[in-house]
Amino acid sequence: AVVAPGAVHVPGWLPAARQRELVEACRDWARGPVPIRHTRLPGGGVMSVRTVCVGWHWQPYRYTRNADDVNGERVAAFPQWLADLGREAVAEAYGGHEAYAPDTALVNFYDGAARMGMHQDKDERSGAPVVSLSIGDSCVFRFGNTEDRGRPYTDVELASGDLFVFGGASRFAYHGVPKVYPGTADPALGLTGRLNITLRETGLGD
Ligand code: MD5
Ligand code: FE
Repeated sequence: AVVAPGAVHVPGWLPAARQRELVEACRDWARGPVPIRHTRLPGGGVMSVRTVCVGWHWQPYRYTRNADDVNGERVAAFPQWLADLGREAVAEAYGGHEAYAPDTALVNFYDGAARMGMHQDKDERSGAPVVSLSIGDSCVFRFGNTEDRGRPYTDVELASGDLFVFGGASRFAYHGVPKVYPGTADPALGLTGRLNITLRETGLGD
């Protein structure tokens, strides 16, 4: 479903086996070299989601290779298979074979109480699309406008396996996750909570 120009939701895109593989990959990244953590904000706040990064390390509001705000280690390398998955996702959403070369993934873990406030993703030096993959518990995803955090916005329920691609005019829209529905994931996944993987081009080069 096209939610707005460039914003495409593909429910159930990831097969169950692929979801389980991604859960395993995220578990590995969560252990290290930079362990998953609640990101501290410059104003003193702490994000309720826990995040681990792959390829480049995101800290508010820049990308670095080393996690100098955690343990100083270099983050895990961005694997080729994840870039391939990103290209498949963009081709699925936009119906073409676009050039897409993501070099970083942000993996967010939500427990039942975690939320993400309305924000824009603008730390990348690239207008390339962001690919979002949801696994585990369902949530309310709020897709807003490019002017401010308020209305108009559209609430979309995201479930396990859903793909969302944000490109074009939607790339810099405000968005957030106001609610997670605990216990809605298939128990066979072996995951308590919600995982969201976003693939991005940082535009930072090598
Ligand atoms: C999440 N993550 O479910 C969301 C999904 C984040 C984040 O917001 O920054 O890690 S990604 C949604 C997204 C990304 C880029 C642009 C837009 C949405 N958008 O224009 O709506 O954890
Ligand atoms: Fe975001």
